Amino acid sequence: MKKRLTLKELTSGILAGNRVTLSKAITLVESVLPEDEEMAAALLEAILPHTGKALRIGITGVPGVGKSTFIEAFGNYLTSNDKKLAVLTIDPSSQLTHGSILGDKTRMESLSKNPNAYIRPSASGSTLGGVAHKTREAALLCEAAGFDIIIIETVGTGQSETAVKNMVDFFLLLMLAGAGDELQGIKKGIMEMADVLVITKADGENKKKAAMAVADYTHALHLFQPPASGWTAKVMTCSALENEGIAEVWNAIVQFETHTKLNGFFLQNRKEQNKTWLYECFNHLLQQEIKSSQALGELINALEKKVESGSMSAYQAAKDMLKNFKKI
Ligand SMILES: Nc1nc2c(ncn2[C@@H]2O[C@H](COP(=O)(O)OP(=O)(O)OP(=O)(O)O)[C@@H](O)[C@H]2O)c(=O)[nH]1
Ligand SMILES: [Mg+2]
Repeated sequence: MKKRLTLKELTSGILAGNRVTLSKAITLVESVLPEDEEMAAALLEAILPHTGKALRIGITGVPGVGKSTFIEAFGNYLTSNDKKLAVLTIDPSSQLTHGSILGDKTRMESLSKNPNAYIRPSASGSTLGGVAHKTREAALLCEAAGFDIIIIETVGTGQSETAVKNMVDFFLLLMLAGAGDELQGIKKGIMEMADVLVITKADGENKKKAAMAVADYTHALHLFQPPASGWTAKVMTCSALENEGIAEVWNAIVQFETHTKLNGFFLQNRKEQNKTWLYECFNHLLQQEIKSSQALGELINALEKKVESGSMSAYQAAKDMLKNFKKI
């Protein structure tokens, strides 16, 4: 049997930037075993003072938009500019397909061999909230291990974007030219979250269409409410295959960082996100407490049935649940 690392070994390994230890630590925080959760909590507490210095970037877009190819080009660009990069992916569909993670590994082939980059697909948790919760913690571990850019990638399905938006400083939306919003499955809400919108695959025959899409999306973005960051979202084009527009995207991110650090939004946003994290954790603990109480479980089942059949209102049942919860 493999030897389990102690808390001290995990902490010092992470702080020394040891990738094997980092991977083990992420596996630990992703674990749902109660004894692992204790250790994970202690580990996070220990590394927390060493976090916060990285820039956290969220990247999303529908399947096939070119996320992996973009991250590969962008990641290699960053590392050639002396950055250390960690890429974490949240893929809500990976549970069903099991294929996309394997696919990604091959698509990000050069980045995965890059000594200054670390790629980690997220464990497919049973709930999206669960996955997101662990991704935030995995990101902190990467920060403590010395990575100065953290990319959190997710597929454009809606729910996971909100989760990612809540844990990053900057949100990048990749889109295809001329595919039509319906086709891309992108909801207005996701476009509203984006700090920069990048039209991908702007090469060959696609170039013209991409330029037109820039005008269309710039116009569409003007119709939205100005965001709290005080930053006007930019629309740009790029070709990851031809390595074009990559530096420009990075420059826009740097501009965003400067802008929001100057106007105070950057720090305020992180404070809000930490608060969100607190309630996510509290919720998680509450759920665990409820699940571990057999008596409460039985009562909840009975109340669920009454609400399902319409013989009791949801509000009354919830009040009953709370009353009984207070007794445990
Ligand atoms: N012409 C062109 N094709 C590209 C470019 N970027 C990606 N592609 C192609 O688009 C296809 C999908 O790219 P991926 O990077 O795998 O897209 P993805 O968004 O990661 O897809 P999923 O992981 O399935 O969600 C691949 O066949 C790529 O070769 C680009 O800049 N130009
Ligand atoms: Mg991909």
